[in-house]
Amino acid sequence: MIRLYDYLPSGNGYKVRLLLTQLKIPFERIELDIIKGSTRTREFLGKFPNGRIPAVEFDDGRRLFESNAIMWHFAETTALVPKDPFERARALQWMFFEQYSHEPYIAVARFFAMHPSYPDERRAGLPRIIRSGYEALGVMELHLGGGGEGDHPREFLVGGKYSIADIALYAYTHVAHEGGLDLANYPAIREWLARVKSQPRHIPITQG
Ligand SMILES: N[C@@H](CCC(=O)N[C@@H](CS)C(=O)NCC(=O)O)C(=O)O
Repeated sequence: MIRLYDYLPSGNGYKVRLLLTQLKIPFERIELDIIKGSTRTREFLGKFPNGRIPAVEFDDGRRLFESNAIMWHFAETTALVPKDPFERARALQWMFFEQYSHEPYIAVARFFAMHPSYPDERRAGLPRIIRSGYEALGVMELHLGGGGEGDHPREFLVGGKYSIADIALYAYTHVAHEGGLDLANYPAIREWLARVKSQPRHIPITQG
């Protein structure tokens, strides 16, 4: 059975947990306490050199890390990845956006809020992090709300259908408030969050 190295509060881990559950793929979840450095041990680094979860290990010894790459692997031949090459690129577009322009701010603001004893010097950039988090939400709101030129509102991020792009961005957007980001002025995002949450076999981030 697939082994998923995970940390329950992690949105990156949640993406993989949620996807595997929705695809009905059985997995064994191995909880690692990242705060105690459990992903930085010699043993873990020997398997996964970047020392982070989520990471998966297959029975034949193959391994994979990076949440969005793991999702792509499991979903590529399913309805959760578009078939059309251009739409596939659009799914990737949102997944790269998530990693570069969204997660580094929205997830980090939440991490700081969840760990009040984190050193002050590491929190120095928090106002900029919050500003950049709101910028990312603004991009999503414009796209989902159809506020662009000649545009239209959208039910999901890509191709009018639920896809791994929605899972990638749902993971930290739905808990953005835990990091102090208020979604009150983002109605299209709030409607989209409800739509993603209502998909079959959805699980909450708190479910292991
Ligand atoms: N880009 C990576 C980010 C992974 C990541 O930052 N994982 C965090 C938890 S959310 C972690 O394992 N941190 C432990 C550490 O850095 O020691 C992904 O999407 O999988």
